[in-house]
Amino acid sequence: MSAPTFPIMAPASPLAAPITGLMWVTLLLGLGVFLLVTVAVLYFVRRYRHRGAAGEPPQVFGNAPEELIWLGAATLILVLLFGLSVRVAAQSSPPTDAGTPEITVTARQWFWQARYPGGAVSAGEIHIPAGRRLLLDLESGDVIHDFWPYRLGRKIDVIPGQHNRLWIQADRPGVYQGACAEYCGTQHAWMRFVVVAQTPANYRAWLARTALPAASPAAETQDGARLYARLGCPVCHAMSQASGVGKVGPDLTHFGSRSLLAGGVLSNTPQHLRRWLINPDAVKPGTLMPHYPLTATEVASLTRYLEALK
Ligand code: HEC
Ligand SMILES: [Cu+2]
Repeated sequence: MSAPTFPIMAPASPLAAPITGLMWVTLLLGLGVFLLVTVAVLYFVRRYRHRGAAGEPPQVFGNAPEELIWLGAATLILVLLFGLSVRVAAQSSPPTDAGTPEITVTARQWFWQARYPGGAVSAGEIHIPAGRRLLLDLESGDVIHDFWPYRLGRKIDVIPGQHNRLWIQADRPGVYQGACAEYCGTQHAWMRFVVVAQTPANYRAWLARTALPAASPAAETQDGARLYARLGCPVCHAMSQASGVGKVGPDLTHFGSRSLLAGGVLSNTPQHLRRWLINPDAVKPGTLMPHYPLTATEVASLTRYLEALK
């Protein structure tokens, strides 16, 4: 995946392009005013510099035509930006009657989770079909967060007790970065996600696959499965093949098939998972996942078990 250096400058959606356009207009207008003022200051400094004459220079108070020009120009710029902002907001925000949301996105300290029609659940990754506008329902499990898929749409606050709605759309299949855009605690910066835009056929296949429970543990992952239950992991983690409906942590039903770990702080590899299980707090200080004193063998069995949950 090659992500652009400044994702907000590379919109990949008709919902994000107007925002980037407005950013450029605002930037260029500001730059124009800045250059004008700078040139004028330099000119006047030179033109009216002290030339050795004694006494005060003539004092000028008030000039109605000039003041009207300054006021008029500034007002014009503000009105123009206001008008453009209203238009852009209308282009990238769903109207109140936009229909029923297809995907529910939940924000928690510090990861994102998504629920799809048919029962599929994913964490850290949000799958969408490319080329189509999709309505998301956003809810928070704890504090105020802000959902921001930089290249695919606008951002919106995710507020406890409230359901906000957002359109998202990717022109082409691909993997797009996103993040939480509202300070929500110590690990706010590691509350990232990726949007995986797939062709409609691939998306449907993914939905169907992900709605199924993962295969039951094979012989070599039985230890891990038992350990998982004994250590009380289901208290916080939902997983279709183990008891428990925990909501505090990410759903682990298809943990082995996702790309990110714990809000993107690590990529999902067996080595990284071992690091996470040995001491989550060392990887992500302040995380709500407790630190278990596990032996190396226990870490290895849990890792084998979890990574096999494709
Ligand atoms: C007190 C609740 C709690 C318990 C108990 C708990 N976890 Fe977690 N776990 C979390 C939270 C919260 C996160 C997300 C942390 C973050 O991203 O900041 C997490 C993240 C994870 C992740 C990364 C998942 C992902 O998709 O990013 C794995 C794997 C995991 N836990 C495994 C375990 C295992 C195995 C156990 C049992 C030994 C366990 N957890 C017990 C709360 C818990
Ligand atoms: Cu957040």
